[in-house]
Amino acid sequence: MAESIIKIGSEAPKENRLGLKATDYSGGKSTLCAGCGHDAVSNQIIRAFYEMNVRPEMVAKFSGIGCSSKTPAYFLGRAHGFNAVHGRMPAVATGAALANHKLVSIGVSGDGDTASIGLGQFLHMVRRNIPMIYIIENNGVYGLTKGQFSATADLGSKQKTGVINDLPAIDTCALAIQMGATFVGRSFSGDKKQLLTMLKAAIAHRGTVMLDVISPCVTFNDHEGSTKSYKYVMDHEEPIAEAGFVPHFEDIAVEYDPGTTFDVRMHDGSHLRLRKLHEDYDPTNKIKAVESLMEAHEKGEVLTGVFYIDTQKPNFVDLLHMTDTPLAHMPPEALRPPKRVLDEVMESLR
Ligand SMILES: Cc1ncc(C[n+]2csc(CCOP(=O)(O)OP(=O)(O)O)c2C)c(N)n1
Ligand code: SF4
Ligand SMILES: [Mg+2]
Repeated sequence: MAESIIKIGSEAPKENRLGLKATDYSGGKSTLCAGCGHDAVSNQIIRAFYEMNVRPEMVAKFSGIGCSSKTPAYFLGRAHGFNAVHGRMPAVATGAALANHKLVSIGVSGDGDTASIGLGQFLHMVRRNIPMIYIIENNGVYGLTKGQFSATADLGSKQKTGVINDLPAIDTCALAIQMGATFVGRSFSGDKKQLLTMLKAAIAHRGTVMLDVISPCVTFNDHEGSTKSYKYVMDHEEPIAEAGFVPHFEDIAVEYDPGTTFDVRMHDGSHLRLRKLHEDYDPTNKIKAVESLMEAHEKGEVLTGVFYIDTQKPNFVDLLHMTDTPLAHMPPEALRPPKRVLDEVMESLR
């Protein structure tokens, strides 16, 4: 395997509970531009799966087309992977999740891949609450095709060439909340601690997790006048809550004040702890979540954190009453009705 990009801090234990090292979670060497936000996201994905003790072979990675969509090649080299067509990753991931719901699915897309050509696919994935972690590495441009504005670029923001964007931005978080995603948040590739916490909680969730990660493109969109540059996001980031995460295998006996902190019990018994930083913050209230996003946008703030979470809503695998044994593990005899049954069906249609 090619050299990894992984940079795990010295405080990380050498081996996790599966006896695996952080390097067991790495992938090929990145070919992205030095300083690209996408590499920082890959590093936190590696770390999250390693610290959550997920066996890499139990993960399925998906992507579309773009610099962001290249990144699954740079993490979890031992996982399953499918690099789909531009904007069509959700359909492939939906099929895979139904074929084998025992795998942890993670998709990496770009703002172009999701919010333009793939918008229809994205909305139907969210509406079905497909159990997967869907990450948008959002840099406001089509990085791979040399920096054209994407549909998440803010109205009035400036391209490197000086062109001003005269169209309003699509907020993928507000859209995902409205369409039925059950875990929606925004982070920043430069905010490692927040991103890692959100990724670990995402691994513990069993429904569509939509994480929009502002991930600056240093080559085409990191200048004055851009609202997706490192400087702009660092100057305007406004966390809605402070996120803490207690995995199911750790002691939960940490004191917290229920008046100011929401404790969300995740599907696997882990706990996501959200300490309010905004007065009317309530991660279970869809309307408030969308309102907060709109208000922050009006003020030019980059609101980050977990905006909305629902651990009760059935996901698509539950809704279809799939068998516990994944379809992918069943013998053909169990999947294909015998000729006699098909003949009976045909007969009943006469
Ligand atoms: C069907 C199709 N249309 C257009 C393209 C050209 N194309 C490749 S990547 C891309 C956009 C990538 O932008 P984004 O998803 O934001 O990823 P980034 O490179 O910024 O990470 C486009 C338009 C393509 N590959 N396929
Ligand atoms: S062009 Fe932009 S998005 Fe693509 S690798 Fe370079 S910095 Fe990253
Ligand atoms: Mg992009």
